[in-house]
Amino acid sequence: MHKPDILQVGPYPQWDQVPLDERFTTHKLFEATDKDAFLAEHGPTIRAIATRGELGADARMIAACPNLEIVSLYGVGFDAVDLEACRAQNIRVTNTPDVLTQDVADLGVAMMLCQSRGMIGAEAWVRDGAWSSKGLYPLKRRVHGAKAGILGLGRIGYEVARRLAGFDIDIAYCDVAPKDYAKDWSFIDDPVALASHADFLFVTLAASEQTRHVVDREVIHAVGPQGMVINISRASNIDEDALLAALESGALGSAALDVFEGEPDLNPRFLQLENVLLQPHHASGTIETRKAMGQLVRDNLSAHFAGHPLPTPVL
Ligand code: 8YV
Repeated sequence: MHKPDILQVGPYPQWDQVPLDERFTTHKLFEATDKDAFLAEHGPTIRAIATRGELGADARMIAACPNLEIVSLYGVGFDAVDLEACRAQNIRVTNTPDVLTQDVADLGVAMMLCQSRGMIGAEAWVRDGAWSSKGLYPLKRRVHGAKAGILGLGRIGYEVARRLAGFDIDIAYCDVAPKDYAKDWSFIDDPVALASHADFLFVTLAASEQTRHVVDREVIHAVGPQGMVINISRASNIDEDALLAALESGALGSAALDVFEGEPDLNPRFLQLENVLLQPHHASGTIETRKAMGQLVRDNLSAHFAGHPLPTPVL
C-alpha cells in the first residue's frame, strides 16, 4: 500500500519515530542542511506536516507544499502555525490538548516552589561547601497563604489553580469572562489589577496575536519587587525587554520561565540574573505525556487519511 508522504519538521523520540516511519513516508526537514532546496524537492509530494508546538508551520512551509491536507501538531499551542494560510487552503490542523495539561501545571507549580524557596541556590550552598563555611542558607519567601493571579483560566490555568488551592493560596484569575467552574476563586477582569493583587502571577494564556505582550511593563511593575512571574505558556505573551529590565532593576522580584523569545537561543541577559529560574521549554516533558502526545499526532494523521473524524481538530 502506498504510504502518504509527510514532512516532519522536528525530531521525535524513537518510540514515535518508528511507528511514524511504518505508516508514512517521512521527509525529515530537520536533517536537511539546505531547507529551501529540501522543500522545493519534496514539497509537491507532501500531504501532511507533522510538527511540534514551538516549531509550527509557517506560510513559507505551507506554500512549498501545494498538496498539503493536514498539519498535525505535537503540542497544544498552535500559535506557530499560520492558521490563516491553512484556512484559505482548507488545510486541517490538529493539536494535542488535554494529555499534557497536568504535567504543564505540575511544572508551573514546581517552578514557583523552587524559585520561592531558592532551591537551586540551596543545592549549590550544599555542594560548594558554603553550608559548612558560611552557615545557614539565606531566608526565602513563604508560599502557603500567599496570593496567586492566574492569567488565563483555560485547561492549564485551571489545573494550576487547583494545585495552588492545596497550598492554601488565595486564587484570583483573569480571563475574557468569569468561569462557572471557578466559583471559589475571584475574577479580576484586568491584568494590571490581577498583577497588583498577586504575589505569584502565572501566565497560562493560549498565545495569539491578541495576547502578544499582554504582560507588559505596567503588568510587570504591578507584580512588584516582592512578586514573581511564572510563564509556562509562550514567550510572546510577555514583553521580554520589559521583563528583563524589571528583573535587572529589581522592579520585579523574580521570574520562573519555561519559554523564551528565540528559544533555544535565549537573550544572554537572562544568564546574568540571579533572580530568575530558567527552564528549557519542557513543561510537557515527561515520558508518559510525550508518549500520549506522539500517539495523538499519529491518531490524527491516521484518522485523516482513513476519512474518519479527527480526534483533536483545531481547524
Ligand atoms: C512542545 C508545547 O510541543 O504543547 C505545547 O504547546 O509547546 C510543548 O508541549 C514540546 O516541547 C515538544 O516540542
